[in-house]
Amino acid sequence: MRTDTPQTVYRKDYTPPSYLVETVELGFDLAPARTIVANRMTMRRNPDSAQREIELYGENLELVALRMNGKPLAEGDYRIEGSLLTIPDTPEEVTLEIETICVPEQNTTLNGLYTSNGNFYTQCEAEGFRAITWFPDRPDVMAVFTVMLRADKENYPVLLSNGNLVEEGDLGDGRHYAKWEDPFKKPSYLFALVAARLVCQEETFSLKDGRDALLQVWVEDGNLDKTDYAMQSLKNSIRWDEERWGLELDLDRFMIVAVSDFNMGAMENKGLNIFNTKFVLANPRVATDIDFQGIEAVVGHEYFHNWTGNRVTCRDWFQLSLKEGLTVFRDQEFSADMIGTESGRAVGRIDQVRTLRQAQFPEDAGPMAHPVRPDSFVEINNFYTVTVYEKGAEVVRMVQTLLGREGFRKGMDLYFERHDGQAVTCDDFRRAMADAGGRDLTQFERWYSQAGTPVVRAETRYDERGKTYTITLFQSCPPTPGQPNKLPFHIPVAVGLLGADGRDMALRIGGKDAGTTTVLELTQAEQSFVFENIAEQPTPSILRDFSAPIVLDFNYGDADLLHLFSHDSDAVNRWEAGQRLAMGRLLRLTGEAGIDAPLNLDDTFLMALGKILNDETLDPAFREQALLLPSEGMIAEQIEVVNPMSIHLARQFMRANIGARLRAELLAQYAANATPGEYSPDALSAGKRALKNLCLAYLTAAQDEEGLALAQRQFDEAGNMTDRVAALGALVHARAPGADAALQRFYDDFQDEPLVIDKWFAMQASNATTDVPAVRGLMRHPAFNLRNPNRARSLISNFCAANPVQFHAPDGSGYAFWAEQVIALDALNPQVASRLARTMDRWRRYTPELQEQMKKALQQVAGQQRLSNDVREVVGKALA
Ligand code: 0A1
Ligand code: ZN
Repeated sequence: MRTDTPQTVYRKDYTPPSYLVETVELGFDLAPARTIVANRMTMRRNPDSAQREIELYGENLELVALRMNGKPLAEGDYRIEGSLLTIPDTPEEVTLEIETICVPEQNTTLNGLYTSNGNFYTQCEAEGFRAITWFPDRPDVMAVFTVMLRADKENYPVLLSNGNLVEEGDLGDGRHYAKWEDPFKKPSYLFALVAARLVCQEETFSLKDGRDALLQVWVEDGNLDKTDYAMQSLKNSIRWDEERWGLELDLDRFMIVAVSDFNMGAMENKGLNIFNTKFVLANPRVATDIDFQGIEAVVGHEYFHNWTGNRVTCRDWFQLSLKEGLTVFRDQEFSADMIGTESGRAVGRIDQVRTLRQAQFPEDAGPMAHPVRPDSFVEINNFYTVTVYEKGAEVVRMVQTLLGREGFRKGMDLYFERHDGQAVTCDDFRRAMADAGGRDLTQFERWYSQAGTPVVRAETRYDERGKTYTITLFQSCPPTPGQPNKLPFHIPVAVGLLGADGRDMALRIGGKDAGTTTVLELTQAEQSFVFENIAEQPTPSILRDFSAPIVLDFNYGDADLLHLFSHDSDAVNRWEAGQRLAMGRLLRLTGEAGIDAPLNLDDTFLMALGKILNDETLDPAFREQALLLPSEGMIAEQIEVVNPMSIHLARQFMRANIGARLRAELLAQYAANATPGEYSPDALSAGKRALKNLCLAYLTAAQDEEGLALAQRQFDEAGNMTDRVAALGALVHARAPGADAALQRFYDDFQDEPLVIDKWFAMQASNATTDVPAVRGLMRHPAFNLRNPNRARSLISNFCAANPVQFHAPDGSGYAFWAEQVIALDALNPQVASRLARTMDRWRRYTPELQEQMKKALQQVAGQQRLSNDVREVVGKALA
């Protein structure tokens, strides 16, 4: 933990590295209490730099020896300031030998080299390599690594690192060694090692060019019954990258290792991906449909990084979205192609829109708002955000929309042709796209440099005489920290027009046919688009497929929305119409709940929901999406002064009303969407389960007796985790008489499955009756462990983020608990603490009484003397 004043780093201050590293030989003598790292690097002065000193970074290292060109350096020959070691006046070519000691078993940050369940793992992105050895730890220094691992053979029979295994053997004295060589130059953040007692599922896989690759999924003993899906997803990813982008696996061996203690989802280390167990381990007994989906997406994501991230990497960390936005876009497309149907693709797109609205739009409107390519940061680990990842993916998607699929593919080819083996910038990516696609993307650059969610207001006018329909679009973007004024964005707005019969009209613009969906390119603050030959007043379907990450402000009437909800050929906008219908009502109900007025819900809305629910021509997965209400968090984002209790009451009222008034339909669909037979996580079966379980949730929200009995029966008889946990949730959230017994049985049955116990904690944490004392009670449960990120998040983060009623309890107990836990976690793991800290981002939007208490809690954390840069940056910005 640092206690010095945090320094802000600026993108504009980038300078090239003074020295480049050509080769690195690392020797590890691994022991939990004392690991010795020997590092021998050959370095050469960088012709692009005027600097003449060597700069190395190191943290929490005991320096044992430092030699330059064979000679030991004396203390006066170099300087150490904080984490920077400088050797002045160094010659053109240098061989540095450095010996250091670190203590993996005491490393609770899970950054650098650490132990988990007694095994060794590393995590080096973004700046973890400097906790392993002194090194120019920045992504634009790329080197060829050779790694020698030595460890006790009994305790650590498996020794892995990047690339190819070139030698292994015994050392006598119970120890053994393995030597690994990675033929590709890579930045230090992609280094990895694993020394562990593990087992693997392996397979030889034929690549398109005829080569064979060895694929391995490594897990702790007892988990080999949960690796099939990850292996299958890996094979699908390899095939898909070959087929869709012409990109091949460049190694003979590709390994995935699952670890229980991990800060994020997974990490794309070259040839040796390290994963949170949550994104590897699955079988029907322990994993839900969502878990299976997550595994496919994350396995794909890390694999795709091999090209977008590893072969072409980032020049500096401000360019993070270069690899992350692009790789999220690629994993989204992969998941969509794996489903294969148009409607399946749309359902995936709806999920993406939900994530943006629920997490990214609030980030873009809060104190941590930053551009997709940030201009500054205090702690880079705070910038692995939904903006860099998900908004970054939207920006890439818009490039594809503007260039077309073919143009975009050419752009990707040109990007690799130009930059393979280099560390580059978001501008380099944009230039490759512009050059290959023959498009000017100059103005488009603002998506990278300006933060905030643009608002596009639409006005329409139908000219009956001239048979024209005019859509005028006005764009604006609210101020964000450091950016009071914004310039207009280049926004692709996909539009279709529906006739009274519900069909798409044929579109003509400027005398040219434009199909049934056309992309309007909005580049000015205000711009009009005229459709010709329009026979009748149409209903506009604007922003089809969510063609840009914006807020569309259009004054739709209920009649228009009902028309779109019944007929729009664009599934995303069809869903969107339903969300707008629901949101209008939820906002009204929230206002009424706030003044204790009686609550009512109109028949029109319920009938529209009922119609979709019963429409057997629609995919069950789509129907589930259409029936799912906006979350409490999404409602809060629409309200100026937020009272979480009113929102909760309003939404619960609506849920119970749906359950009671659509009872017959819900019961019928519950029965119709049963998935008897063997469990399969495919999209159609998963969609049926999702719809069935939403029916159950509505019925139980209404305290329907039959619904409650069905939930109990489903819990007792479920043949898979999706149905079991959905039934348990229904019982718990409805406070059914059997809920406590069911919770206990669930625990007893799955106590040896940590990922299932995470679900058990999470469900209780988010239950509106779980107050702070109850959370504290759960923290005393023997299965609770603050040091395990998955466990800490399942209880603490879920309580703070997914239980608004109790977290925002008027007595401030939720906030006091938050402050206490942020401080406790910060002493162990700043990255996990900092994410928890961000649950207070939107504190200025709550009622004055709540705000005052939130501010106190924030100040309490900010006032701590010992605080990581991670948490200090987040609370500092929140209070600024
Ligand atoms: N690059 C990984 C995410 C990642 C980032 C940081 C980590 O530790 C601080 C770990 C993983 C990805 O995008 O999957
Ligand atoms: Zn990534």
